[in-house]
Amino acid sequence: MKYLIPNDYMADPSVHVFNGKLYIYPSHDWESGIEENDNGDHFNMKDYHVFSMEDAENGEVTDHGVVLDVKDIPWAGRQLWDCDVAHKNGKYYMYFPLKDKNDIFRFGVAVADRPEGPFIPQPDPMRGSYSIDSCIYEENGNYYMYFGGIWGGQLQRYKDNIALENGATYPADNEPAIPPRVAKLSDDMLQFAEAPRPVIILDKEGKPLTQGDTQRRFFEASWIHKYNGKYYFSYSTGDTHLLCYATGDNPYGPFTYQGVILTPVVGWTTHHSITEYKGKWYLFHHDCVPSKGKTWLRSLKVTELKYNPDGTIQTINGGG
Ligand code: FUB
Repeated sequence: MKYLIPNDYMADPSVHVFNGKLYIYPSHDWESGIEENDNGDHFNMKDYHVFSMEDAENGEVTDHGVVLDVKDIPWAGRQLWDCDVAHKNGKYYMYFPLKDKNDIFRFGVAVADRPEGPFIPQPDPMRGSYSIDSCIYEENGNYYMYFGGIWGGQLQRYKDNIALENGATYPADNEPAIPPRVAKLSDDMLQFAEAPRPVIILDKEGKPLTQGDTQRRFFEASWIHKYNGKYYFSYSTGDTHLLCYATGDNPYGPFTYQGVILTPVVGWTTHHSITEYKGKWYLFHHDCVPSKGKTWLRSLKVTELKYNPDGTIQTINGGG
């Protein structure tokens, strides 16, 4: 399979159809020289590009250049991680995680008149925002933001949307896993309209997945799509390197674990989006084959995603 952007390193693709084209909003990896650690300091990204495609299969991609730079964000510390973009009333809203000057991840919003940007950042982060990896889902004029990531994504530092005084708490292995979060966005798209709620992922017996269930529990990289009337919440299991999914009847969940979408790729992280385009479904994701396994230098790919007649997703081999 061809890489979508062979001359640069891009990761964490969020992909949407705007004006009949596919728009890709990735993280922009580069060699910053920062040593690899469990906090993810080596993912030291400093800007975003936007890409578009009119055909998901011929590999032709247009680079719209740099659309937002960390130096233009007033509250910036470091590390622009996985963003997502939503369209409302002729404006495009980018939701990006970034560490503030105290090294705490918050979400910022940047606004554009066109899907290819440029995106102009708001002066302050979203009130009450924390952690990483935004995914925006729209239905009936309501916009929902899913987010969260443990370890370097700092989700373990929060309980009931409040920062923990002792810094971080992980549940015991037999306790419910730390859940991703979801919140409806305000009418002006710039804030949460409600307190973020936990997204509960259950096993087939109706019990929440536990923190020790590392092959199935949530780690980071939320995405949601709807297929045949069901909501599919998908995510990475992080240290076990799987992309998994769970299904539900409501954007708020709960979701029931169903299986693996993508087996491990080359590289530590795995991250994706799932989009329907011209009657087919596609999985956009990344791996580290072109950088020969350097986990902070990732490259984008797309592959068709297929459903079985019962609505389950056919597992794709990540090749790692
Ligand atoms: O790109 C930095 C981080 O790596 C993302 O936010 C995670 O989902 C992982 O892909």
